Amino acid sequence: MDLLRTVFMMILAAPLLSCQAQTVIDDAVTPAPASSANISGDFANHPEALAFLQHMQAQHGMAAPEVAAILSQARHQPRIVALMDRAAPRPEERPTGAWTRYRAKFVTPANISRGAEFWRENAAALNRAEQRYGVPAEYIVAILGVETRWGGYLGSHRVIDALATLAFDYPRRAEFFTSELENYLLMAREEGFNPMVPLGSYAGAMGLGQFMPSSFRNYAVDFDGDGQRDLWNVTDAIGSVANYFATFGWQPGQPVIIRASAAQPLAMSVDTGFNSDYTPAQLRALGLSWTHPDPLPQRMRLIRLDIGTGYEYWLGFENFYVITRYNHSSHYAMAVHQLAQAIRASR
Ligand SMILES: [Ca+2]
Repeated sequence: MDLLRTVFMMILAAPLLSCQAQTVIDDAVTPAPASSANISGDFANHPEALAFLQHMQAQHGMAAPEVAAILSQARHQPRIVALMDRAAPRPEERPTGAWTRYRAKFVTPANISRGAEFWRENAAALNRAEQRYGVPAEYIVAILGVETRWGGYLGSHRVIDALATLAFDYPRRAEFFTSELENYLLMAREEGFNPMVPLGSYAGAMGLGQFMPSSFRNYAVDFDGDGQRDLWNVTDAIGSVANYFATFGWQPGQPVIIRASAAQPLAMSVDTGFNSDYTPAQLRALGLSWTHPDPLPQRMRLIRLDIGTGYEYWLGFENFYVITRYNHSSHYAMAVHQLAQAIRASR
């Protein structure tokens, strides 16, 4: 940042800081002086929102009045907080069919045939993505299906409302969503769009692949070559998902996950999930066996799926873990995997 600009920023920041202090001290006596850097509307007088203004100005040279104008138009949406607060299901001590219910939402005959149709419609882009990034077409197709039914459900919340509500009025995840709001305003500036316009999920995820702003800035690609990275463009979404997986270490030609059988059900105390870590010898010591033509890698994830009548056990390879980087859930990654396999088989 050049000197002139630094001085300009300091001048701009000064009235903002004094105005804030005055509001606290003299609130009842003198009204705070009007300033173009004041936030009005739902986020007026939010200390976090004012700190955000200052941060955007100091870190990114984004003028405080400009950011204040955006936040003044953003709305606090109580429904977004309610959706975030829906309790995550607690792990049960006996099988209740949690995986069976989850799977039934995504791996359906309608999704398998729609996925195959999407593949036919976008075969050229999917082939090109597979060639360039090494990610099989069926996994790209399955991600876009699980995320948005191939663009059928893109979300109806204004992204600015979702991110501002969760950044300033949802303390549990404030740090994450403040950073996403920061990335969103930078994204709007870099890409040249009006931040008030895009719609997305209640968490601010956008487009066919439901990218958060930070993911957009780090992993989205212009895959149709029109000079714009557009999350709502099918070809750009295909390339961006493939690039995301490649960046997180997708191993071309390697399996995702294989089934294992257990001599008897494993104790609930046995560590499972996408963060678990076992060598083949440790898995055998647990009483697990499998049929796989090649030696297993030295690092495997043990996945336990609740199918109601009992549990299925699966051994996740590195590629399974890569799918969980898109959404930190074993159920999610398994649904993507099984939908991908079913779509491929149907062709
Ligand atoms: Ca493009």
